[in-house]
Amino acid sequence: MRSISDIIDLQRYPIDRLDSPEAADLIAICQEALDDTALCRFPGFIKPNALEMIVREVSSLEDAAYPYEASRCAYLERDDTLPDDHPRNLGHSCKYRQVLSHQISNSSELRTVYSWPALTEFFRRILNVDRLYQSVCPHMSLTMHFAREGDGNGWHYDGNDFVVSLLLQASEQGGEFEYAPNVRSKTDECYEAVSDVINDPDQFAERPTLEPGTLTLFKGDLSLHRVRPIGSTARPRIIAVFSYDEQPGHVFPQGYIDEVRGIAASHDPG
Ligand SMILES: O=C(O)CCC(=O)C(=O)O
Ligand SMILES: [Fe+2]
Repeated sequence: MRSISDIIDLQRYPIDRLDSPEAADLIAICQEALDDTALCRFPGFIKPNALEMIVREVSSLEDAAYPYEASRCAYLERDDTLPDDHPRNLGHSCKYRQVLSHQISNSSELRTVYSWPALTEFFRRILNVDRLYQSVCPHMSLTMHFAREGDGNGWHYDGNDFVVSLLLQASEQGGEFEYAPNVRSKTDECYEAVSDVINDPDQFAERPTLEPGTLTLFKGDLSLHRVRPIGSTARPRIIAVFSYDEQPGHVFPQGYIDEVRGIAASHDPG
């Protein structure tokens, strides 16, 4: 197994020296980006050679991934007092294949990155929380989404406060991450603005550049987002998702896992 400095660009991202002035500067920049745009990007986080190796390694898992397909509303719950065509209740197509944590080898370099304690501590400092732990969920702590032509992940808010993702491979057409930063607030759903985003994303949503190897910290609870439908492509879009929690021993609810595994219906968008 390679060392972490062979995998992550620690020259650019001084996560191995979090008490250094360079790390303090980086953390301050990240906090500002998160406040302003709900998103913080680390381009070139994974070194090119390591990225190539990770993609080769994880590609073999696609066949064993759990297919997920549903039409979901963007919210944790519908509101049946509103009409079906209200932005609250509109269905959005979600279709991809998901690899769960227990399917990813302990010796995988992807897991080496996720498990690195300094990375968790880096996010803890950015998020300015007292404690932060890697999830220990055998299913959902570390997952990957594979998406091929016709797949996508429709408009939604996340149920958790933040998520870390790592784009491993882009599709040739489509598959862009698209979002409306802080389109709602904790006290106002701002349905009119949400409707604008859904009806005219070219005008009302943003598509940040995400190259393979880019790590992203995203607060998706107030920012409507989606993965645009994948177009014609020989290779799948592959993204890894890292989960954390402020409490130790975090596992995802069984109902959520059952739905991902195709055993039950309807879960909170995550
Ligand atoms: O694949 C992505 O870029 C984001 C996926 C997403 O929004 C989610 O899984 O909640
Ligand atoms: Fe999401």
